[in-house]
Amino acid sequence: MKLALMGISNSGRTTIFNGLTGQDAATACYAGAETKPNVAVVKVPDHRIDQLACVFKPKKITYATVEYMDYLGLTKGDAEQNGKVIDFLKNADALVYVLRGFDDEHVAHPLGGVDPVRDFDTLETELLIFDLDLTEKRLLHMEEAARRGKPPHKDERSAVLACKETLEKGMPLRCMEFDETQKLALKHLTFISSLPVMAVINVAECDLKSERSSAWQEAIRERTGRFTLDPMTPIVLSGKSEMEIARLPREEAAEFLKDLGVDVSARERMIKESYQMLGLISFLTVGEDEVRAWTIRNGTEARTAAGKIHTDLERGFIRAEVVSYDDFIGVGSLAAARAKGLLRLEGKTYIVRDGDIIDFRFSV
Ligand SMILES: Nc1nc2c(ncn2[C@@H]2O[C@H](COP(=O)(O)OP(=O)(O)OP(=O)(O)O)[C@@H](O)[C@H]2O)c(=O)[nH]1
Ligand SMILES: [Mg+2]
Repeated sequence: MKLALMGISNSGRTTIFNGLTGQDAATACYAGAETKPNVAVVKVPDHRIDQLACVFKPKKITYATVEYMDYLGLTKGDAEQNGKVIDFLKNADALVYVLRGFDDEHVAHPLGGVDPVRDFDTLETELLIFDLDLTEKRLLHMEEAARRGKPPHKDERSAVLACKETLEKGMPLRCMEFDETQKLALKHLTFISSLPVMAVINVAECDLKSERSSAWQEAIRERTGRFTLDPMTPIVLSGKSEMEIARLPREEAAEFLKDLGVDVSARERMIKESYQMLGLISFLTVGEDEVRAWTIRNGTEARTAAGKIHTDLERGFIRAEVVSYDDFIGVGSLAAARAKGLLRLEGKTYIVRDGDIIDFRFSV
């Protein structure tokens, strides 16, 4: 799962990237020189894995991971740079909008002053423009092909027209419902506004719980609510403090968070939220060799989940032995879970739930 940070230049993306990944990428104001993207894989914090590791004392502990990517920011009117940014973002599974909410006269704001709601609109518009452009190019291409005697596939033409109509209303494609025919017809096109999005507002420490931050959150929630029944509430965080926290030893980090009056770090909230946004859950495998979390889409059947581990497990699937994490922790061992009837035998179509501890039986 790849999450790309997107934002106007100087919104603090690289600072947040460092906070999320513990890296030390340069955060100086971008001076127009060619830079390489920052990329890092981070572990998804999961207390269940920590607990299970205490029980099984495995040789290896493996958390689920997400990959963060950070590159150039959008600027006002630099079409070439903005085009590069969008091309980069197309590699992602989801976007994280970084909206600047901190005042600092030494850090220039390409759009004038601090206004995360306007910046949110700017990012949304940028995606719409690129997608609209893609629909137009595609339609033109189909017309030209038709003139040369190769009529377009009717499903693609109508699907692209439907996208165009949506975009012209100012609605991102992520809010549009596609039927199976449309999905198939559009499969070869990458529409950037169809990616899931979450937003973070990067504020000064003193604004972590301020009225102005709540007002920003509410305004963005209201905007996204125009097109969906499931509006988003941006996360308010302080990129600078997150970066400092990421550099501290664990215990000191906890102290720091307590001083800030927050119980979990923004890093943890962001990772959890991105999981939810993408409809992802984890199932767990346990043993003396390894305790591990595996990422799957919510709604995945047991047999497909087995295939995450190895194709042999999917091919030769016999059954899954399942106990929920909570049931397991309640009794403390697999033997006790079995004795109490908490260990269930499930077939290949069983829908795996978040936190299921699974042992797959298979034969090839
Ligand atoms: N005062 C203050 N400054 C910040 C904060 N977050 C980032 N900055 C500063 O803002 C400048 C830009 O931060 P970056 O993290 O490089 O921002 P960016 O969005 O990656 O910028 P570009 O990649 O150049 O577009 C740096 O000088 C940071 O130190 C913050 O919360 N408060
Ligand atoms: Mg940067």
